[in-house]
Amino acid sequence: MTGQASSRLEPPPAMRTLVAALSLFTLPAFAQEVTRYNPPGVDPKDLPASLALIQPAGRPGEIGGPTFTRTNKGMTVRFDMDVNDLYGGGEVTGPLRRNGTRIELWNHDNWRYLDHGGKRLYQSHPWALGVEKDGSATGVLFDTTYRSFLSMQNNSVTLESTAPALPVYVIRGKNPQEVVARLGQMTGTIALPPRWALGYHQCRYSYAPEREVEEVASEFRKRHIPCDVIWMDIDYMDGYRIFTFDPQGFPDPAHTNNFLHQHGFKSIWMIDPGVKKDPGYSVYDSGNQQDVWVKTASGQPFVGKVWPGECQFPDFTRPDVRKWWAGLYKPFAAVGVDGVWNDMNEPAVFEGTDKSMPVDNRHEGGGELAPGPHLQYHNVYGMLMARATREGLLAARPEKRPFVLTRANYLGGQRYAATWTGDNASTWEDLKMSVPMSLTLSLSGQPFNGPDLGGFALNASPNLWANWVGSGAFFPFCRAHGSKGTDRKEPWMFGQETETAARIALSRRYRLLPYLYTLFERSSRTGEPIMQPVFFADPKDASLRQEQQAFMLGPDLLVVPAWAQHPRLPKGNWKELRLVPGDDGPFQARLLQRAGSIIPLGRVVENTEQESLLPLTLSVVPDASGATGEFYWDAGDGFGYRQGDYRRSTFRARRQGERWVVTESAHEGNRAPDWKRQEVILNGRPLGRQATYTPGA
Ligand code: NBV
Repeated sequence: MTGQASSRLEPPPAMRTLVAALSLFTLPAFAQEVTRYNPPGVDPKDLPASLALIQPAGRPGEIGGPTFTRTNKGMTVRFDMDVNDLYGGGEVTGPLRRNGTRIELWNHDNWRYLDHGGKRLYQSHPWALGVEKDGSATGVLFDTTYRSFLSMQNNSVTLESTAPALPVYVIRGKNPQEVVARLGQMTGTIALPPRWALGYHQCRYSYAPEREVEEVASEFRKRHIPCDVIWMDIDYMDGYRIFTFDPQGFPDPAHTNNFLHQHGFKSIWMIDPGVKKDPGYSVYDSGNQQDVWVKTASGQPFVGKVWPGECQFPDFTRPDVRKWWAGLYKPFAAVGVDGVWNDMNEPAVFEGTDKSMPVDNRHEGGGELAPGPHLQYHNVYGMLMARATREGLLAARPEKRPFVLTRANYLGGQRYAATWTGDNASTWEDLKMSVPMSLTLSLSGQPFNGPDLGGFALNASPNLWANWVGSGAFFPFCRAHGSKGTDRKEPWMFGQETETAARIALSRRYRLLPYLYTLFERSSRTGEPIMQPVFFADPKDASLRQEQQAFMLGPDLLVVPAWAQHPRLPKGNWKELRLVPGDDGPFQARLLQRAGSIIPLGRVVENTEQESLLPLTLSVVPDASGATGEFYWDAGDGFGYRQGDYRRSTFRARRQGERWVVTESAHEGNRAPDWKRQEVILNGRPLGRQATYTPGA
């Protein structure tokens, strides 16, 4: 395993998947359980380049595959499968178990999920995961970007697509974990994020002017509520012109960023795709010079209204346009911007056809991508934008890991950006729905996701917000947000009880940072989801298959929200994990640790750049044969880990007579232990004299 992460470069450009021509023996080992089915009568060379896959996969399959039918709209593909429970489909409302559902894959700005009955959201994942009675699993990947409907019935998965033709990949595994990891290997895993991105994020539409940003940041420190990032929404811009700053509100953005940095915060600033049609505005002018725009069917730059008024839209299918876009981040990053938030990139167009641009608009493509209509490229517009953004940040600051958040995305888009689930609302329904939504994204290749904690639209009651932070603190992406026109939603705005609940919940997240970072790093190598459904704990136990209140954080920790009613929990021994005083109080999720595991913990810090491992605490819950656990740590940013500057430790606990011996039994990487002190808690109690603890050599 050593060095695997270090040899991973940025994902290669999309490549043609000419798998039929490849022999089984030239494929990587994991591909042997993947079968590719081509539509009959179509030469695979004539199929569009895959934007989901990063490498060819699968042996060609002839029998037992899906049924391909040409229709007057395109092609319908149906795959009959003998499975009990179906999951996946990316960003969806509704239940975790997807049997009997039909969604549209056509990225759509869907405020409060009110359009189309919530069955068409901001992202498209033509992917389904079926789990059999015995826990074995089958994944079905429909490799097309075209507008489609995805239905999951009891014994079949169907894609009704406008694509003229598409190939299908079927992945079989002995359990769902294996199939989801394989999806990650085929479509790409997340890049290891900077550690600060795992902290708590505070956002509002909008913190402006800069004084407000500073006030909010200072309040966190004054009240000792952990927080790593403050977000700047569209109102920081000069008339909503992207890559500009409002001269009144943010006269000196470098100063704002400095202020945040000095107080231990990072800053994330929004960039939308629409460029204001405004001669004299440098981004518009340089875009014109290179003619970077998406065109109408008659060949003119398409013009549509968004926040700034009339806008033109970069054609991100073109490699030269992605390069132009990436270049815009250099001066932007130079004022100390730490991360970028790409919004409205479905793309959303006010008064536009179906809230976007006409399907006969033209994209030029280039490289692997053929020219094509918007119908073909709509669903990857946001993903290609996020890709160019990531490339821009990386080029501007090659020594830092980029952080990009995108609203629109497509299967495989986890390679470029994290995501959130768009404009939810401060209601109980939205709070409860956030768990299956994040789980479904996690089962669809996108592990780095979360909802707007506390709810975006409407006002939140103190009780709702406290319940939300009590469980939302354990989502992979943990950012509170609130819309313009709603009451303020910072943790202290709801009164003492909610503020205390937030301090406790977020302190628990920060104590878990070593475990969380270990899970992110593992996910970046293996594709393993970070947030997992409870049935992952025991895929053979059919009674867990619909549990969507409780969830797992990695394989060793169960999170049971305080608001969960009669959750179905896995059998076996799970031990209450207490992390900070008061964490058994109101609104706090119950945390249960799996017997046989060791979870690495840090101390409570107010931001992730403070020394977390003071001490490193190993929470050991042994089963009959002891316990094991993994812990990954590195510099937290930069790419030194690719040259071996990391330490991946395996800890083991074994009983020797009356004593427990806990050792770092193995490690990978060249980094010396970052922890100067260590302690062990066994079944929730500090290990006293009955134990020996041997730190790593
Ligand atoms: O940029 C403003 C908002 C943003 O706060 C939100 O998170 C996005 O999902 N944005 C949508 C534009 C329209 C909001 C009604």
